[in-house]
Amino acid sequence: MPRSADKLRNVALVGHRGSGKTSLHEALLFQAGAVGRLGRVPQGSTASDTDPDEQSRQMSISTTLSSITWRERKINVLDTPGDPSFVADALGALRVCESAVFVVNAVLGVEVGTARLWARAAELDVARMVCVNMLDRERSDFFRTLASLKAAFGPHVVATEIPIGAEHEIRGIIDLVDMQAYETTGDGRTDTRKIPIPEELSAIAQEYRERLMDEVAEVSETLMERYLDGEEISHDEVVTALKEGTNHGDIFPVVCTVATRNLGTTRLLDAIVDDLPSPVKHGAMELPDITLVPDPDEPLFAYVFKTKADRFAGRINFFRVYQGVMTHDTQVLNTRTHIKERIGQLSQEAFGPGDIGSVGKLKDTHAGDWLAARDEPIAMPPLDLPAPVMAFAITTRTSGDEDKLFTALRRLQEEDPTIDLHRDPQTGEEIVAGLSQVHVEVVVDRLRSRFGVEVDLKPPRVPYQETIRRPATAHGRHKKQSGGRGQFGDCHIAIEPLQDGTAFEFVDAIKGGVIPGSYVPAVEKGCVEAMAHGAVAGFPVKGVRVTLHDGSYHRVDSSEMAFKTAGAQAMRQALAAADPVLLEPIMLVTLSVPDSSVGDVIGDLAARRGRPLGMEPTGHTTVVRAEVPMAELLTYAPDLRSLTGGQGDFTMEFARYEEVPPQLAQNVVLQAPAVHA
Ligand SMILES: Nc1nc2c(ncn2[C@@H]2O[C@H](COP(=O)(O)OP(=O)(O)OP(=O)(O)O)[C@@H](O)[C@H]2O)c(=O)[nH]1
Ligand SMILES: [Mg+2]
Repeated sequence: MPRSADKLRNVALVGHRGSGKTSLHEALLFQAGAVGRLGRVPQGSTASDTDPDEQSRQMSISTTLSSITWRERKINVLDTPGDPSFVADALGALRVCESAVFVVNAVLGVEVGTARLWARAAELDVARMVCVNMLDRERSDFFRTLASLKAAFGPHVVATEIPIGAEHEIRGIIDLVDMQAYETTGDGRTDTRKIPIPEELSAIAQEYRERLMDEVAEVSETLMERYLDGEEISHDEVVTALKEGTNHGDIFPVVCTVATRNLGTTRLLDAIVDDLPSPVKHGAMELPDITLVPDPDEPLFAYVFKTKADRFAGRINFFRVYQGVMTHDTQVLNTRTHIKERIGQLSQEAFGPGDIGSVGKLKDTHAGDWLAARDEPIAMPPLDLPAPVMAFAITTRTSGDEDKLFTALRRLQEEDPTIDLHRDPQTGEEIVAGLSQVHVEVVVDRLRSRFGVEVDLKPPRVPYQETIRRPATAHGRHKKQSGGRGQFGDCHIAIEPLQDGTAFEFVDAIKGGVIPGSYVPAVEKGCVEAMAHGAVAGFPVKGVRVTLHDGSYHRVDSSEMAFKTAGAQAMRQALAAADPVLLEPIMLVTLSVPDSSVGDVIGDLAARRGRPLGMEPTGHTTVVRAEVPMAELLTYAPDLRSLTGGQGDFTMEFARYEEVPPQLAQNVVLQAPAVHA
């Protein structure tokens, strides 16, 4: 029997890189009895991060799904990667979960990744709880972290626990709902015991209890009145109100943990059950073509949100059921391929509406697909993912491996939609692009380890363009007389710059049929051809209007070919005479850097011809926005890393083309690829 939706919790563990999500995932599994010992990230012994790439980098690269049982609820926990390179996984998980536990480092407080994901969780209407982790570390501070959370996310971030002790002396927590203290020794699994609230903490516990009650009382007017009248509010009433507030995004409870010591996890599991919503919260799901109702008796519709190559199980697909039941040993239809898939390796006998599970060994199913009882047009709205801007030209070390490379990259794209592969139309190079240097490095490692393809990367050439600055005219004449039928084409053109961003315009101003209408398109073709290689350095020319205004033809010798050649000739002359200039792509760069390195980063950007657009402090970090020529950013990732002690990150997107300063243009010309026009 599938689990009824109200007995489920779908929880995404999200947060900045390295805040302790994987360690917390491990502690939750251990505490709930799903694993026998508490694995450790540095030893590569955790239930998630099983991939060699994850272990060698000590970071999560893709989502791990686990199910645990706690107080008769099935909790599906999704441990997501914090590195922004793998944000597709974090967002994919947020979309299929009703709630998220934000794991925050108690030394560093709210970091960039935390803030970015918070905004996305809000957009997706996901209930949020915060777990302040690493409370055993030196210079950690629960209250300072709480203040940074409030500063970043508003006054409704409220502690439901406070720690007992600090840094390496932390030994337990005080639950502010019940005003009950718990002390943890050993591995915490069996040796957590109730203790009286320590004397020295009773005043602060009282103070934070009141703040919690202020928030809770706001959820309902009757509760507020009774609270103001000084009436006692019962445990159940507080829990109900807390859940109500959390489910509607009116309250964000904050709990305390030390993941690596399994401290605070019992309370966290309770809080997941008590405070976070079940899938019943969202009810039916309205999609453009269909409405799915969370009813087990309706036909099955399950959404595949993640495809993953598992070291042990092979390729697995994670799905969430939105309607009907996914049952072991059945056939379902993939609505994209219209092909039937056999549900063989299911992680449990049956999954009802709202449940999340995984299935192995499907033929041709990957993230973004729907598995359904019947063929229907159905699609999830696309997720807004960052554009892959870290691009490299990729070549195989062994010639003949190209097909293998493309097949492998397509496979990797199914696992991660933010990997891009394309051929640069200007340079003919194969380009692989990702969100960051690390992202592309992971791709290269996987090409080698999983597919046996060795590749080389180099920074791609900057896609320069050319344009013209003033009008010019030219005459193209193609005439050949070499016995038999000759060739004759003759045209006069005028060109002028287009300022409105239009790449090319062709005006036919021929009067009196001096060039027959049937040859005019040939002239245009010739002009377009000539524009593929500009006069400055052979880069494509954009922003030109061509007016064909005169010419002549020969009754016998004229042909399309001859007019095309004449057109190209005229165009080449005209472009050279029209003050041609080189254009370079300018990128809009958004950086987030530690406050202490802002000065260095801005100085470095200026040296890269960057123009700062603004700065915004966000707590410990500052967001800097600037426009920088792409040519100056080809190897920016490692440079930023060293400028910021590894703490900075950035994204960039194309803004527009601008003229290359004349003193630099010469260099580009010298390095431009030879043109074979
Ligand atoms: N002292 C201490 N160390 C912790 C705690 N939680 C995690 N760590 C350590 O911090 C490092 C990062 O922990 P992870 O669990 O991998 O963090 P993560 O959030 O999963 O990292 P990403 O998946 O890369 O975003 C590891 O070395 C952990 O052992 C904690 O509560 N206290
Ligand atoms: Mg992790």
